[in-house]
Amino acid sequence: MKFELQHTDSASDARTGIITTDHGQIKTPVFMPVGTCGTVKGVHFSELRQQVKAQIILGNTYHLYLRPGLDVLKNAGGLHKFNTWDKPILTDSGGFQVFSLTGIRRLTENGCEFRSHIDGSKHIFTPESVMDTERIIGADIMMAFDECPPGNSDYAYAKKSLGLTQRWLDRCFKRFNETEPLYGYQQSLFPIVQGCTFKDLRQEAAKHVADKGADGNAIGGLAVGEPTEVMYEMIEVVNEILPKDKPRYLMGVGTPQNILEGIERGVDMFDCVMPTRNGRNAMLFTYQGTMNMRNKKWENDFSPIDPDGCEIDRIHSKAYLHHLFKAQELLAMQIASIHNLAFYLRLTADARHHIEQGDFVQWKASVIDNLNRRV
Ligand code: PRF
Repeated sequence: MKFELQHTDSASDARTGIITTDHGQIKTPVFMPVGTCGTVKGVHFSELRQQVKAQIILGNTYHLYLRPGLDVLKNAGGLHKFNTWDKPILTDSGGFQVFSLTGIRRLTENGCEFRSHIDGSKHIFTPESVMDTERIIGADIMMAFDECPPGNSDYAYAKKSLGLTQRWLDRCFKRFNETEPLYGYQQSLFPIVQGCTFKDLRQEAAKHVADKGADGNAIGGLAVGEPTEVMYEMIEVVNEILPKDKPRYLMGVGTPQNILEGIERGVDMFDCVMPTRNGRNAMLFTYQGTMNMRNKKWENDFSPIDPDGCEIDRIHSKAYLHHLFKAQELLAMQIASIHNLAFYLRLTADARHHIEQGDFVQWKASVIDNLNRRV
């Protein structure tokens, strides 16, 4: 994997770049749609390509390991072959999902014991087993196995947890370096900076991560209940230390505003379930603000969903989408998910454009207040 910086903003830490993988290029800053179980919920791959213009999607080690399972993925020849998405894929390591989805879990030095949220069966993830699993899934970018503590953790817990994440990271790299990709294309391992809301722990974590010399680096443990301003401060602390010539990925973030603030602070990659999850719940993101499509005020509004949006936004009216949500039609969720993902991809493409044009900060200031509004 290669990362070429294209433009660096003179008025902020924003930058544009190109990541080159064996499955194609990714222009950054980029938003990556979440495809937890090997599918972006409600959005077919043809729509991801043509409407959303996704450049890379996520998969999830925890979910894919449980279902369809490693035998099927191996027999299919990896996730790209299995689901037919031939552009880049990134897999999250499962750490975060184990902690957020499974009530019953036991954390030890060796790894994490948990029960499946599907059938209650018992499993163990270790840094080594997660690397092996991500090799089998075959994503272009594999995430390290980490612990993501809650945003309100105290210093003692945060320090102890960071120690564990760092020892796990060393084991991830050891296993990664001892093993080969299974399907003939390269895979990169991205380490994750943890350290909760504590500046000194974040600095220590960022140094440990930077020392790995990885193809890219991630910031985890944010947007997990801490105040937004604290999240922005932690991004600044960490990005001061992470190498400038490698892509930086802010995991699980966030709202359109969070993404612009992240870009301004030098983040290149984002993912979040918000566009699809909120879309399924009738909430649309637009440059004018958020819209609740169940609201009666759209009943007779025959204007396009978003005149500046993707083709589907221009074909269908607000009244039609309102009707589909009222009638609990599946297409309602599909259209809303496509719209929101296309909007997130447009937002990051517009950010790239303005970074290149040299007016990113002014452009951001001109759009950010409206993004917060309710239409
Ligand atoms: N670690 C991992 N995945 C994640 C996170 C993390 O800290 C987050 C936190 N926002 C989202 N997804 N492995």
